[in-house]
Amino acid sequence: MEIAGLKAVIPPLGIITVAALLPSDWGIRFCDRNVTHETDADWQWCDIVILSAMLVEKQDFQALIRKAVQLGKKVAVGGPYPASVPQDALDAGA
Ligand code: B12
Repeated sequence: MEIAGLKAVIPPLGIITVAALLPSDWGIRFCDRNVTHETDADWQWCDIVILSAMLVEKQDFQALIRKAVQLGKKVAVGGPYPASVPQDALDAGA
């Protein structure tokens, strides 16, 4: 990836698909954390935080759930990690 000047191999298709299924009048700010991080303004702006993760993203995923809960946001999760080990996400407050 370094040689090709890329930060990720392909777009995160799971969460993009979920975003496309949301009501069309919802405002969406999309963030691929392989490429860039969301801002404090993004956190303030949102009502609900929707996360998708694989097991390898465990630490980041749980930290994001905890941050969202701390800020009083609702959290919805999906993808391979919470689908295979839902308890971790529930324990973190999703
Ligand atoms: C393409 C792919 C890759 C690509 C791209 C990965 C990427 N970053 O996007 C490459 C080759 C790079 C890759 C690498 C790896 N992969 Co991979 N990969 C896949 C594969 C074949 C398809 C994923 C995909 O894009 N599907 C298409 C999208 C549309 O579907 P989806 O992601 O499943 O999302 C749907 C649902 O999960 C759900 N959903 C997803 N998110 C959310 C969120 C919410 C809120 C809700 C409600 C629903 C929801 O809705 C979506 C639409 O139906 C899957 C196996 C599979 N068939 O699913 C493995 C898979 C995801 N990979 C896996 C693994 C282990 C890895 C690696 C860690 C391997 C390694 N040791 O290096 C690395 C991680 C690299 C990284 N940091 O990203 C595992 C994850 C296991 C787990 N439980 O976490 C899987 C499941 C394969 C397996 N059975 O072991 N992978």
